[in-house]
Amino acid sequence: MAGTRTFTMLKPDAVEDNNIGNILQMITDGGFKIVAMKLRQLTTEQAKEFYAVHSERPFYGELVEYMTSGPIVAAVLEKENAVADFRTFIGATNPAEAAEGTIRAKYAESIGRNAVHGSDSDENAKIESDFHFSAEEYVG
Ligand code: 3AN
Repeated sequence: MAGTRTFTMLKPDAVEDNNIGNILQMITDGGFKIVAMKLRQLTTEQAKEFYAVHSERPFYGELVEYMTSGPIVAAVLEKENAVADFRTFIGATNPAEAAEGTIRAKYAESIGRNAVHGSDSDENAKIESDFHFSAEEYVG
């Protein structure tokens, strides 16, 4: 049976620091299968829409500015229990609190520049995947 899916982004700090390869290696070594992927530069409008759920948070402006500061890698990952397993795999939002061996413990700089995104529910994984990918961009 095919696994469930989650959505991830390698954020501008990860791309800038030349960590695309390192992070994708961790992800695939962790048993997540990449079923769609692209490198893209988000516009301000796109970043605002993607993070609309955070529009009332004090860091929204900073978040949108950061997410448009350079290209990101968007990908859809497949694994059993993908959403929860990937959240564990990337570690806490604040890298200072991220468990040892997680992507954020290794590669994130700060709570704002935290290297990767991982969907927090199956419902949001679908919404976020649909934001970045059309049906024909999936393989497998
Ligand atoms: P997560 O990405 O772990 O689900 P959320 O949903 O609380 O974390 O926050 C969404 C994004 O907003 C985070 N990935 C992070 O980049 C940014 N963020 C969260 N809290 C802060 C903060 N206090 N200051 C700046 N950026 C933040």
